[in-house]
Amino acid sequence: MTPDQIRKLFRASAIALGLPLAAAVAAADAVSFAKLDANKDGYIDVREASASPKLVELFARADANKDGRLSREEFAAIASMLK
Ligand SMILES: [Ca+2]
Ligand SMILES: [Ca+2]
Repeated sequence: MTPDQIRKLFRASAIALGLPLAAAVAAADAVSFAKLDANKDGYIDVREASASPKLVELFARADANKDGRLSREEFAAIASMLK
């Protein structure tokens, strides 16, 4: 595949997967995500995660793109394991 084809494929997948996931996140986990995101930057970093011992445990696994913080989507993927 050419880089251009890969980009097109990626964009199509993001559209297919992104919208329903975002809706589910907003409905199910807005409260706990907002509570953990103390500085309201839209991400849970390691320090914010330390408010929940269980989340600290899951943090490395939850951080799918390894940028050191959890997006709403990353948080949603592990949220069911926090309960
Ligand atoms: Ca934050
Ligand atoms: Ca991340």
